[in-house]
Amino acid sequence: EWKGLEKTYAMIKPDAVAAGKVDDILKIAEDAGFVVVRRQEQRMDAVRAGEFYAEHKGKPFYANLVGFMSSGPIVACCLAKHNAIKDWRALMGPTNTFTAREDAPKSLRAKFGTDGTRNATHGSDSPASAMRELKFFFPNLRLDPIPEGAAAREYV
Ligand code: DGI
Repeated sequence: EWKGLEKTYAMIKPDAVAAGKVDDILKIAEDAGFVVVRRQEQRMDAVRAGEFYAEHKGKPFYANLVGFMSSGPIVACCLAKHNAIKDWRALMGPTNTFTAREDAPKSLRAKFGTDGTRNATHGSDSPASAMRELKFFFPNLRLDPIPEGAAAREYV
């Protein structure tokens, strides 16, 4: 059932891809009710990773972040669900892997993250960032929500 679903941008980061955890993570997502609308392995060079994380330019962790995100393939995903944006953030857990292990031990970042920078997954934090990020990775994806009564698959 695809109707009325919100879309979010989710990403499996290079640490989790290199560790072979993509299928495990997407299985957990599907078990939690997400539809995997798109799933595509991509590589980001440092310029593109820097553009994706432009809001953090100038912060002390920025260079490490860009280096990490361009260190190997990522898996770019569009996930759909009611309240997809908030629910995916909740499933991921806190940004820092060690905090996630303390406060949300069942979360994806607790299970699959490595440290403060290498935290296994990304998820858009608002409807505006979901639009921007989905467009950034999937320029041909329809961004409007899947309306009730529509031929749902035309909207993905
Ligand atoms: O949306 P999030 O990924 O949860 O967090 P964010 O947008 O604030 O930060 C983007 C990424 O940058 C985050 O996934 C990991 C990294 N990062 C954020 N804050 C720190 C950080 N890395 C280090 N080493 N230290 C930080 O304080």
